[in-house]
Amino acid sequence: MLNIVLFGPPGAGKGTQSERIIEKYHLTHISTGDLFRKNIKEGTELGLRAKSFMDAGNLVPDEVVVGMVDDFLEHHRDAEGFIFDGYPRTTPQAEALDRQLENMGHPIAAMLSLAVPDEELKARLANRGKTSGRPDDQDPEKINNRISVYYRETQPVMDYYKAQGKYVEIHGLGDIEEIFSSISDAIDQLS
Ligand code: B4P
Repeated sequence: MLNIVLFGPPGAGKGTQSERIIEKYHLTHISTGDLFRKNIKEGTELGLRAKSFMDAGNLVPDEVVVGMVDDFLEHHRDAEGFIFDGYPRTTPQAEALDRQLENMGHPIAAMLSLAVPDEELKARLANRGKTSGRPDDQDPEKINNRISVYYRETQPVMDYYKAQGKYVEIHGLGDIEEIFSSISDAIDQLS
């Protein structure tokens, strides 16, 4: 079983690269952002709890996210491995993930961290906002808030994995397939 965290600021390309990773390595994809958006669309109680935080570009409270991931892992016990996309986003979430995987007997092998400059992130998200219909992509102020929240609350998760010797930085600027090739090289070195 291979478990990988795909990390990076908003718009770094986590969702984009995850699609390629799951196809090549047959991992099960868990994107907490996608799960929340699905729940919002279906009007579930979980979706209602998450919506106001997401729309403003803030993080959904840890207990809500961790509970949702618990539930997902419970329903995918036969997976060959997981790609965690957008989770963990806080140090308490990283600690929770270690506990969650300890129960399954397969810890995180590596955190692959996509490094992209802020100006490029803002341009990508604003561009996606033209077609995505996502409230958090529409407004430059919300985009700026998401990037600030990343530096304040999410970036410390890097140190958590650095301390475990699992941090790998990936250059995230440029051609999508070239970035995927760097990710593949990093994953191939794990096995
Ligand atoms: P997410 O859904 O995780 O999304 P994201 O950060 O917006 O984007 P991602 O990095 O996946 O970007 P993508 O590949 O799509 O989070 C949304 C919200 O959900 C959060 O703000 C938060 O409120 C909530 N949430 C989710 N998880 C949470 C958690 N664990 N705890 C608390 N709250 C949580 O790429 C973006 C754009 O760039 C796309 O248009 C893409 O086509 C383009 N692109 C990608 N790679 C490119 C490249 N190399 N060159 C040019 N463009 C590129």
